[in-house]
Amino acid sequence: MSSPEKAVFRSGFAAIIGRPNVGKSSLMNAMVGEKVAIVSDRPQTTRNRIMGVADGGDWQLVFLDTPGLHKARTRLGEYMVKAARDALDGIDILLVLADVTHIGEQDRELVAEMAARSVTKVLVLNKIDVVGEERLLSVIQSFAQTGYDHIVPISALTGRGLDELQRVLVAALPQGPRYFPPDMVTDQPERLVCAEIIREKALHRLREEVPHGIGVEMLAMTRLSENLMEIHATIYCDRASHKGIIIGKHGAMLGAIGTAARADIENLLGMHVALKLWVKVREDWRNRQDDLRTLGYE
Ligand SMILES: Nc1nc2c(ncn2[C@@H]2O[C@H](COP(=O)(O)OP(=O)(O)O)[C@@H](O)[C@H]2O)c(=O)[nH]1
Ligand SMILES: [Mg+2]
Repeated sequence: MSSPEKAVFRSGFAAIIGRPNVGKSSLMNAMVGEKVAIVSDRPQTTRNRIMGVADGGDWQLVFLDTPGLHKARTRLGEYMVKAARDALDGIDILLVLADVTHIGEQDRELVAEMAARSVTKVLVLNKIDVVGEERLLSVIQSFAQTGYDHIVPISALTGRGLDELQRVLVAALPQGPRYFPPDMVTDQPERLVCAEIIREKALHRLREEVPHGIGVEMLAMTRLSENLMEIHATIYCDRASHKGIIIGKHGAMLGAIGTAARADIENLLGMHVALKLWVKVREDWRNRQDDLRTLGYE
């Protein structure tokens, strides 16, 4: 008589790297099934390594979303690129993400640089919803000799290809423990997620160079009652001329940012939120160690 086989649990860490704006955070959110990392069409939206956990019952995939790799021009930029590089330590799977609509020299250099790594390497081609079959095939063809274990075309936006990607990733997982509780989706503390939501709403509404200089500091989260949280936060900008833009005519811009952020934060916390926002100028904060620390980049 054979005894029932004991189920084997599989788990591992998968880092997502790539140029800014290729869809790394969108991919992680889609794989995790919740919005863990903020997304925008501004480059360098993601500033920290952010963890997202997907749990399939007998497997667990821990994704590490990273800031886009770019030529850093500020200390914040250096911190971001370092955070992305550090995420590669001790991983089981490396996802190199590229945008099929904009494959450039930097993508090919990154793919080549990572080829030497002795982990499972998956080249993920994102945004296939905006290119034709022919273009996609020629891009895949151009990467055929790179020595990666898999090339998987997807759309993080429409979800196409994500089942196949998950299948490939789960099959590559080694036997291992459930690192995190099955219902845990991220390691980001709640106050940091709230600060990021405010920054996302600001990024969506502000144009030109303003978004790059934005930082959000949570001053207080106070539970006023069973059903009501009061949040005070400051939006920093690094130029005096940006302050007025962020506040807007008669406070219209700040009001719009606050209204949008409040809706998302209420969803996240499951209660009513009173959100108070201030705007302050801190010249050149992206190059100042103490300011970087205050805003959680250290
Ligand atoms: N059309 C299309 N847009 C996408 C897709 N994935 C992400 N995007 C958009 O690309 C932009 C950058 O996405 P984001 O996830 O912030 O990229 P990241 O900087 O690599 O983390 C956002 O405007 C996304 O909505 C996709 O599959 N198709
Ligand atoms: Mg991102």
